[in-house]
Amino acid sequence: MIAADGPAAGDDLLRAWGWSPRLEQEYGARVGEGLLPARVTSQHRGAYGLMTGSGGVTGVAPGRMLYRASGQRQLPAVGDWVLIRPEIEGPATIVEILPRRTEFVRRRAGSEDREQVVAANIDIVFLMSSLNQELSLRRIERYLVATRDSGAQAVILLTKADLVDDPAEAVKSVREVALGVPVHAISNVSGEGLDVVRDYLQPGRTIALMGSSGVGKSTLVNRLAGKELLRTQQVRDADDKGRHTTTHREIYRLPDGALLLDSPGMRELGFWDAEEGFQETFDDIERIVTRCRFRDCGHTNEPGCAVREALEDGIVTAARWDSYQRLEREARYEPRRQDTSAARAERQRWRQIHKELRKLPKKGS
Ligand SMILES: Nc1nc2c(ncn2[C@@H]2O[C@H](COP(=O)(O)OP(=O)(O)O)[C@@H](O)[C@H]2O)c(=O)[nH]1
Ligand SMILES: [Mg+2]
Ligand SMILES: [Zn+2]
Repeated sequence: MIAADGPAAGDDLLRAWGWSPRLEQEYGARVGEGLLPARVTSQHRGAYGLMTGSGGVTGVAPGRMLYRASGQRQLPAVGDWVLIRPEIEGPATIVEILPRRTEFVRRRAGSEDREQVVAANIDIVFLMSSLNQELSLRRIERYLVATRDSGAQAVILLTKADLVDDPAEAVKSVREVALGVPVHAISNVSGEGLDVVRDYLQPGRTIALMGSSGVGKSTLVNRLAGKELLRTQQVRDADDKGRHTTTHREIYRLPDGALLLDSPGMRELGFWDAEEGFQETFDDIERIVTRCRFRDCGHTNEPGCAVREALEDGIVTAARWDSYQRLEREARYEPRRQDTSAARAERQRWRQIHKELRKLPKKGS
């Protein structure tokens, strides 16, 4: 059992898992009340894997928290910082969830009106897509909207570069829809691009790997860890039709200190109130739309339509305009605005900060 004697002894371990001076300043005092800070590192049904200043423990959310929660956003998620009360016997009780710096939310698969917090307090999302399958720019745009909305920085990794002759064309087409988001071609087999990936790793920085099943997320974690930390799909399943080898979300700490969140592939990524992420992802089109002569321009036959002009001039591709229209409805006109809370203000504050930091994702900066 762990003792509730403050974080002093375990400061180093907490910091290694991302506990920051800012968190210490804001919540350190609470620790005197018999509560301990901990990070949620995994989730298995009702129980959470937690990292405390003195090692890993199991925790549960008390009935009171479950009862009061109006949605999953009021419940612990992987990546959260929480305050726990150690119990004499059995799992620790999660007393409070500290405000999230970033929050990756999606509409729960198969549900209209329920959300799922995929990950919290993520610094960078590696959006991974395989070069050997048909590259779906539309899917990448969707992931970009959700990532930018989360407040985390996006980095796009095009995997399995060893299986294509020349990834340059694909990288170029992705860059065109990614608007300033870094795009790298990498291979877990040849090692191409992995030095660039390593530049993003930093002690205490949390990076989530996202993308369909089979793109090589778990293999990348293993490569970066330098050992077989995770099980990956059999080679014969590499056509993607195989089962999901990764069955739960978990944050792993690499020997050099970076924190990587591996997760099963998401078959569906529906938006949950993703207005800001949408605006950032389609900033090019958002600007053009404001130049239409009529404020309520339908972008069809109206005179002075800046969108039609941009399409004719080839400044915007028909496919991108299509995406804009399709995703706009989902991201903007079906918002679930129950979330007017402080958590939202906090997220927005961090989105702004990250925007300013976006140019400095490298080591030592
Ligand atoms: N050729 C090639 N195969 C890879 C690469 N990365 C992963 N794979 C294979 O792709 C399959 C799926 O990898 P896995 O890491 O389990 O994907 P995940 O579902 O995204 O975690 C496995 O058979 C890997 O060996 C790569 O860079 N090149
Ligand atoms: Mg996996
Ligand atoms: Zn128009």
